[in-house]
Amino acid sequence: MSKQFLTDSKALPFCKGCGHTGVAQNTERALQQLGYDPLDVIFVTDIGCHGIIDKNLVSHTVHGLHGRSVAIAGGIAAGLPKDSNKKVIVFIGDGGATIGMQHLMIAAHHNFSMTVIVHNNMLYGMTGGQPSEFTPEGFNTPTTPHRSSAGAIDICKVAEAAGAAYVSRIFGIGNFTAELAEAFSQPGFSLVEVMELCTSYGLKSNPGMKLKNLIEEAEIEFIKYTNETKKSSELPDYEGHRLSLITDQLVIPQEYTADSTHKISILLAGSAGEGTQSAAEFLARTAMLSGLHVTRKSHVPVTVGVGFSASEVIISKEPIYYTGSSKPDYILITSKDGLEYAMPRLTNGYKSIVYMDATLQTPETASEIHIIPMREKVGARNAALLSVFKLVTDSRMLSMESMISAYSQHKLAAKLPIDTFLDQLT
Ligand SMILES: Cc1ncc(C[n+]2csc(CCOP(=O)(O)OP(=O)(O)O)c2C)c(N)n1
Ligand code: SF4
Ligand SMILES: [Mg+2]
Repeated sequence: MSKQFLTDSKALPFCKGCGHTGVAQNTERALQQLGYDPLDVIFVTDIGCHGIIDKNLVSHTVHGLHGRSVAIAGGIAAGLPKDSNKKVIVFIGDGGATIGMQHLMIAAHHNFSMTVIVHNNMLYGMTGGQPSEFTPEGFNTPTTPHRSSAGAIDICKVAEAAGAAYVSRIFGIGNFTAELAEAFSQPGFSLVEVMELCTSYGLKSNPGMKLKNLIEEAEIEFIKYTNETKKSSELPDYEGHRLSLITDQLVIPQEYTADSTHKISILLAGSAGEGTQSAAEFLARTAMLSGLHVTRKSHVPVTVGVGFSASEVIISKEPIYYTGSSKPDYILITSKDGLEYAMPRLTNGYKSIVYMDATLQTPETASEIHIIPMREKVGARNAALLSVFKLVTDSRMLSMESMISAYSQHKLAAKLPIDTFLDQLT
């Protein structure tokens, strides 16, 4: 049989007798039997001796970090169309499966369409033969020559419990093409644990040992498990998922004109749950209705429901290339949290124009302070909105018409007549 998935020009790179050779050869035959084209197969290999097969493969190959190949393959599988004829195969060692066991469980849980071949030679071959969590009792390694092992983790049971569609453990010497072909043809997530030997470190540490005998003595069973529900109906559907939390750029057609020509930056600083963000959006929409460029950059603590809530709005006739300002032209402060947040800008020597709620203590500042009883007049939840009404009216940076129009689209408009705010402006 001529090779299709492995190149003819290079010998396999493994030591004489290494079990990885058998996995590569049986994989070649299984894929040929199933009629795959080499360019329809994506191999994701892990760090370790088994992973140096890359240069022999004629299919697509991706080489992952140690233990992370399954996560990479999961991303590839999730990105393929549901009716794709592509086959994703992971080559990983017992060391990589130990290090990346969580990725394996998650891939099985989500039933990503792929086959993971765990090359279980019971030690970390590439780094000198240290034991992995798959090293069974009675199997010595160079660093554990008289090993009293805790026993091996049963990766098949782990994958089964996590929800894999198909799991098998097979003997990795001789012809196991049919077993691999069966796994490759499963829909959803399949895992095959191939029991094999590192002839360099495994045999040296266990002279005369036969793989079959070790497996019997360690009571490792060859098993096959199929989850019919997962196979038939539960392939994940990622269509319609949002790929980003960033919202689309807001487009608002111009209806009004604005007199202001220069760039104006405004910092709104208040408390979570008191309408600071929606007041900032209201200001941004008013400016956009007037055909201006606007940016809005929000700041909240990690605990979004408590503490400060701040937003920096920049309004300009020209495009804006930087969204923040350490020296705002205006600062609108409606709560104690907001005052604390704004303090570095109030004490940096810059002369901002500040609208501050009457309940707050005036700080030492070079800025021009205007005290307004916003919370008392319209309530804590509407104080930020009133500060915007006040700013736009006093500064005349935008027209009253554009503000009235923006308010008609505001979520508060149905509950709170605009006069609630306009009455406070005189
Ligand atoms: C996160 C991380 N830890 C450790 C290593 C070092 N390292 C490279 S190969 C290897 C052992 C690989 O063993 P296994 O996955 O069983 O593959 P094998 O060599 O036996 O085929 C280790 C520990 C690494 N590259 N990255
Ligand atoms: S060191 Fe062991 S695992 Fe690595 S290629 Fe040689 S026999 Fe195989
Ligand atoms: Mg190994």
